[in-house]
Parts: sequence; structure tokens; C-alpha cells
Amino acid sequence: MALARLVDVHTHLYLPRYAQMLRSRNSVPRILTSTRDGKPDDRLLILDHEPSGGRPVGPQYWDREEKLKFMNAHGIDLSVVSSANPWLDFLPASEAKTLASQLNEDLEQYCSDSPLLSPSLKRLYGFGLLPLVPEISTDALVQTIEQISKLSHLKGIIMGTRGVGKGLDDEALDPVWAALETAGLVVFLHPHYGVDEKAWGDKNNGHVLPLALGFPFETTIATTRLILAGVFDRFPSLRLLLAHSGGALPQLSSRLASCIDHDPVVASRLKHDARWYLGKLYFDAVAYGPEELGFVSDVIARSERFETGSSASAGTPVDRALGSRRMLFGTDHPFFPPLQSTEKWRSVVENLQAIDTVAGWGQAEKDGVRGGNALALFNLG
Ligand code: 5CU
Repeated sequence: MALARLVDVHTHLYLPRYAQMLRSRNSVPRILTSTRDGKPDDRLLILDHEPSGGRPVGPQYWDREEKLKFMNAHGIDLSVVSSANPWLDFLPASEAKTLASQLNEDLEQYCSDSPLLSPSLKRLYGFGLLPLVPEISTDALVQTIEQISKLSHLKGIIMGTRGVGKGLDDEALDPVWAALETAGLVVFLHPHYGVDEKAWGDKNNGHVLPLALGFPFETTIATTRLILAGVFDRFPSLRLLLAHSGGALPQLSSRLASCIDHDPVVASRLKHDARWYLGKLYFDAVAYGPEELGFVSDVIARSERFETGSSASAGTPVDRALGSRRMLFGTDHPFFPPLQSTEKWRSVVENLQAIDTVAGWGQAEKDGVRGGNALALFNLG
């Protein structure tokens, strides 16, 4: 019987070259460098309204030994690491292109030099970066996809929601989707911008509202725009992994389908009911609760009902276990460190406990979400 592995698909880093670039900047995003009691006391400023002076940032963001230590402490066998936000979004096109290519080589090295998990597997694989910024040429994007597809430890790319300036439903991205589909690279869609900060009012709630709601709503909107633009109709083999279990999309997908049905502009645009597309997506299992994970797996499984365009079987129970096959464990490391030092991070323990206690998932489904689904998605035999 194959060993059940624990695989983290949502785990970030700032490669040393990227951290160096952040240190050289004097506007956000940036790393502010200083020392306290003779030791480095670097601070990260990437989001609006970071606590004054920024958040502590250190080797856990860039040192591979720290990533492996974290993996060992939590029993994680293998991680598919990705650069943390805001990627290259804020750079001019020529700089973004050069840096993307250098960072992809750096990440390949970071992974290929990692310890062996088995004779055929390393402990680290990665998602590369594309220079997705305004005024970049399509050729530059496609060349970077070709570069990544030749780097054997890079299994996909991470991207934000802005595309080349007009969002992900921009037709200018069609050659990018086509090239990613052909290369078989998984696209990890991750938020950074949240939603209009006016929605948060003027009380000081720290980062709770932008992170708990703004991030997932951003993913919800971006994925919905992809569906509405027919991207999954034109690129049916594109594999998209959604951060934070797809945000609010699973909860809102029937409302979305109904709004489409009643809208004269969109009603006949798509090949399928909106709910069908959710069964083509992959969702990380970074939702922190068993009820949420169970619900997402129901919504994924339900997509089959819409295969034929009919919802005649609405009301009959879906196969929750089937839906689990598109869900994958993640930690969001090094974000969400515990406020008080503990051996294991609460954010990780909660996500593992959630997977372990979903009603209707047997051992095979739990093992799948913990790691088996990721090994299959990334073709890591
Ligand atoms: O806490 C945060 O700021 C973040 C972030 O920026 N990106 C992320 O992936 N998780 C948490």
C-alpha cells in the first residue's frame, strides 16, 4: 500500500533575491531594515495599514532550513512552495520580466537542492512566477511559461488577480491560458488586494477584515469573472487551484447561476451552468473548520448534476467523498505565526483537525486531502 503523505500546497517564501529587492525600496511593498539590541530587526510592509513600522520578517520567509524545520515540526513530508504576494505586480515590465526569470531559476535551485523524501521525490517543489504587469508583451509571458515548464521542480505558477492590468477576464490573457494548459502547469490563484477598504469602516480591527474577508472575496470575484468570460469553456484542461478554499464562491455559486440565467447579456454565453465549473477547479483546504470543508466538497461533487445542463436531481444527496478529491491541504506558512511561541502552529493544527473530522470523509478521503490529491495533481509519483 502507498504511504500516506502530508503535502502542503499553500506555503510561501520570499526568495533571497526578492527580499533583497524589497529591502532596496523606499515605498510599499518593502522590507524596512534596522537592528535592535545588535540583532537584525527587519519589518515587512506589504498590505495597506500594516501596524506602524511593519510586521516582523525574518529567515522563516527566505531560509530553506527554516521551511524544512517548520515542515518537520508539523509532519509535512513535501511542500509545493510559492512566492508570497505581491509578487512582481508593482514593477515596470522590463524589470518584472528579468526578475521573474531569475526567481524561477532561484526557486528551481531551492527545490532541487532539497532533501530526498524517497528515491524519486524531493521534499520541495514550487510554483514559478510570471511577469504579469501592464505593458508586458504576450511573448514575454509565453517565454516565461516555457522557461518554467523546463524547470523540473516547478509544477505550476502562482498568480494574483490583476492579470496585465485589467483582471483575469482580459482576452489579452488567452495566449497565457493556452500556454499554461499546453504545458500542464497548475495555476495557483492567490489574493493580495482584498476589496475596497471603505467596506471596513473606521474601527481598528487590525488585519482581521482584509485577511478574513477581503482576501477570499477578491478570489471569489476573480474566479467568477473567469467563469463569466468563458475561460474554462475555451481552456477546458486548465487546472486552477483556488486559495482559501475558493473564498465565498462555493456558497454563492447557485446565486451566481440564477443571476446568469436571468441576465439577458449573459444568459446564453456559457456552455454550462455556473455550478458545473466548480467541479473543474481545485480548492486548497485552508478553511479552518470541518463544516466548511465538507460543504466545499459537497459543492464540488454537486457539479456533476449540471453535466447535462439539468438540475433535475436537485435535493438528492451528493457524494461528499467524491468532492474531496479536488481539495488539498495547505498551511499559509510563514503567515499566521502563533502570537505566543508554541511547538506547533495553531493555524496548521486547526486545518489538520478540520480535515480529520469532516463528516462523511473516510480515511481514503482524508489521506487524499492531506496529500494524495496533491501528489496526483502535480504528477509527483
Ligand atoms: O498576513 C498576511 O498579510 C498574509 C499575506 O499577505 N499573504 C498571505 O498569503 N497570507 C497572509
